[in-house]
Amino acid sequence: MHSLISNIKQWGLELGFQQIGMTNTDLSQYETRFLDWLVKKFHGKMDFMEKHGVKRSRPADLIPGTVSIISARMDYLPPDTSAIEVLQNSEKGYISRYALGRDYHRLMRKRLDLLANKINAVAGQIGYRAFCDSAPVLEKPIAEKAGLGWIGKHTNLINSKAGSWFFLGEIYTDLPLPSDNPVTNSHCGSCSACMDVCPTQAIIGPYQLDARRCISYLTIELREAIPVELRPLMGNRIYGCDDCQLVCPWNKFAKPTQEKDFHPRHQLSSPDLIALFHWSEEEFLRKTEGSAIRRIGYECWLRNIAVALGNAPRSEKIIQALNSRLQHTSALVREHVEWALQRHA
Ligand code: B12
Ligand code: SF4
Ligand code: SF4
Repeated sequence: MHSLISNIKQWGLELGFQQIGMTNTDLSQYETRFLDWLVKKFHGKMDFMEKHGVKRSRPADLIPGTVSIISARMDYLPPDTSAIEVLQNSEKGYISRYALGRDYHRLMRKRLDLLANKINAVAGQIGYRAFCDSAPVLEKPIAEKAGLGWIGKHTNLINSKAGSWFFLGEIYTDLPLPSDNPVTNSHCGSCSACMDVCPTQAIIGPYQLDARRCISYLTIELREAIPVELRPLMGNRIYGCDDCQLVCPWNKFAKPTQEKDFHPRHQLSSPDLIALFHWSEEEFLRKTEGSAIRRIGYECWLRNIAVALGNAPRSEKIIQALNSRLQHTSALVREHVEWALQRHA
């Protein structure tokens, strides 16, 4: 067993993960907080968060026979993305650094499958399922229990040697594995930088996120009109938001990813807002092929850019661009364009 464990960790590194940990399926200490979050309706319109009830916090209810979980971390921050410069330039649109390259879901799951195949080859036919943001799984609590880091006040997992710019994935298995030491203490201390910087005050208390106010939710998960009172606070963030991580002192330990698939494509790390607003639907589909951005669809893409154009300082070029979309077939797009034009009136 001892050599199997060290092999699993070594294979993980060879497959491009930066850390692998293991834990059992007892997530009871997190279940109450998760249910409380749902009761407070902090999940907003993300129905998938409540759909499966406690299957999310009870792994063996989701996949019968599961006794252990392998948790994996893969860093995604591309080198030199000039995040702050883009955020400060209102002619540019800011896209979350995790979404600049290829969609992570498939890449992560493929690698996790390869890891499980290697385990199969030596441990016999194990039962397993690999996930990355693809099933009702409490990924951050699992990673915290498996020793990968602690859940910070901004609610992302932080590793003391690598910051928080990483994805998480898991293998649920019926193979009994010993648990790694969990991270039991938060190392946030008296810091509250993420809570202070959040443009929409979505972190309503330490370790508590009201997703309905989070720009990531508003630009990616919400499929309808963005609440009017939050629009001016969104600045030029058109897909996701990174502010709470950009300001986190632990991210000075983050290293750029070696994964070429996570490197920016189509100059999306510093795109011109007006140019993006002029993309046709065909162009949107072509340029976001294989990217997570495509999931929000063309309508929400235009909605988000219209808000950013409404937040930019007035210019003739911006007014012309907005006017060119005033007759758009989508009522959602038209309403956000009208709002943006009103801001400049
Ligand atoms: C729903 C979701 C969202 C929602 C809600 C976020 C959230 N915090 O829940 C929205 C759309 C806003 C979102 C945004 C983002 N997400 Co997201 N998201 C998820 C998803 C699908 C589920 C998360 C979940 O279970 N939420 C439920 C609530 C209850 O969890 P929670 O807020 O973390 O609360 C826990 C703790 O904070 C704690 N707690 C609560 N109260 C208290 C009080 C005290 C005193 C203490 C000590 C603890 C405590 O208990 C809760 C239960 O464990 C996961 C994938 C997955 N299946 O896990 C990805 C995931 C969490 N997201 C991820 C990412 C990358 C992001 C973004 C950075 C993307 C971006 N740049 O725009 C942002 C970050 C925003 C933020 N500050 O969290 C990564 C995080 C990786 C990491 N390093 O942690 C994940 C794990 C996806 C992945 N596979 O990599 N996301
Ligand atoms: S991602 Fe942005 S909006 Fe969401 S909590 Fe972090 S800083 Fe706030
Ligand atoms: S910014 Fe400060 S409080 Fe927020 S997660 Fe990082 S260390 Fe914790």
